[in-house]
Amino acid sequence: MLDALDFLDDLQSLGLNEFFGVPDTVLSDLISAIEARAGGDGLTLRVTSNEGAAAGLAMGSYLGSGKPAAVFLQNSGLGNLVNPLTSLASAKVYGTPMLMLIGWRGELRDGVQVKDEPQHGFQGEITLPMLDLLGVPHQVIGPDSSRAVASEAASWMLSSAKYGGKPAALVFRKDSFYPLPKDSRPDSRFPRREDAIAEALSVLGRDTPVVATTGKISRELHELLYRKSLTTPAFLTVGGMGHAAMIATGLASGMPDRKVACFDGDGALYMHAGSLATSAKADNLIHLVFNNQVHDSVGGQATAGSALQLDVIAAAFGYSAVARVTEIDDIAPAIQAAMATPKSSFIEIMVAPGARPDLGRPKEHPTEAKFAFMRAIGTSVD
Ligand SMILES: Cc1ncc(C[n+]2csc(CCOP(=O)(O)OP(=O)(O)O)c2C)c(N)n1
Repeated sequence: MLDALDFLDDLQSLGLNEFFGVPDTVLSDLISAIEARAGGDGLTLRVTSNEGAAAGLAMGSYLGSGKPAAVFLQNSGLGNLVNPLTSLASAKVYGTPMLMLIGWRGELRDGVQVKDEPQHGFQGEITLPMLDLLGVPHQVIGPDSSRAVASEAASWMLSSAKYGGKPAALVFRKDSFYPLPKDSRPDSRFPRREDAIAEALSVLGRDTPVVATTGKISRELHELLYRKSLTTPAFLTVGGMGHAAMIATGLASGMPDRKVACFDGDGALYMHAGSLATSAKADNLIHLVFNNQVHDSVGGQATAGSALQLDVIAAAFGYSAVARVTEIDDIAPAIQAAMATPKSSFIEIMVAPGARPDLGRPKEHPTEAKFAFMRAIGTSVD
């Protein structure tokens, strides 16, 4: 296992001082170490809206400095990186060196997949073959890797990137890093997200289907529905972070006589924020964003736009009705107003970072959950 601060020392001594990416649980201690040093020590950290954006930053940084930058991501984000990698950074186009630091969910050990959530299964299986296909040299680091082995691998991959004129990668297994002591969460005057979700559910009732975003928002929603025996039809966007709003918008266009709600996160909203121009046109969509200003589900790192006011952004994208609430008691009136309006509406609900440590996970397989959702909203399958 690696001490994240020591390993960061080693990366910095190789000349890596610019770190761009989207946070991940496997890498959360390394990202905390980078966060702790950012600003001082000549080290830059930019949490980007999506992983492709991080590759763009790394390309620009190389153009300006002649030095490779580091791009960190969960393997789920590889898809977002493929386009800039294949059409720009590849040795066959601009040939831009960068070192990718990838958290490997759904990892394989001796060819057998380690137990993880269903959304990580396929991506976990194809992560190394995908890197092979992309022509990205890579080395795997795990709990049994010593500091010397990991630093040697970093040095080797960085050399491959520089001399091959292309991205190279280190792929990290779960528990590659010793846990760093966690800062206690800052006090927040905003409601707990779980309470805000419960409040929203009680107003939406049984007839408004909900599409919920990736991570703890879906987990809290699922648990609340189960605990309270509620029958609100809920579709959990367990993967494809950033696409819940488009799924909800598609659903809304498929059932124009009903309101459809999306429970989104701020990190997810930034990931594909351009979609707001499309979702704003859905007259029967109620887009709720539980804004805790952080990526709570993967360690609580600030989101790309943590200080931004999302209701203002939504209005600029064309939502007809927008609201921002900071108190639990203001949630119900805001949703009631959205239910009554014949046009698209967007509600930013400010919530505190953090979740219950004993928060459960859905037990059903996603395919089973999909059919249950379709049955609940009355869709017949051809
Ligand atoms: C494409 C992609 N990149 C990264 C991740 C890892 N990931 C899962 S949930 C999450 C954070 C979501 O943050 P936000 O939408 O703000 O919701 P919160 O967790 O704060 O409730 C991240 C980065 C992912 N699942 N998919």
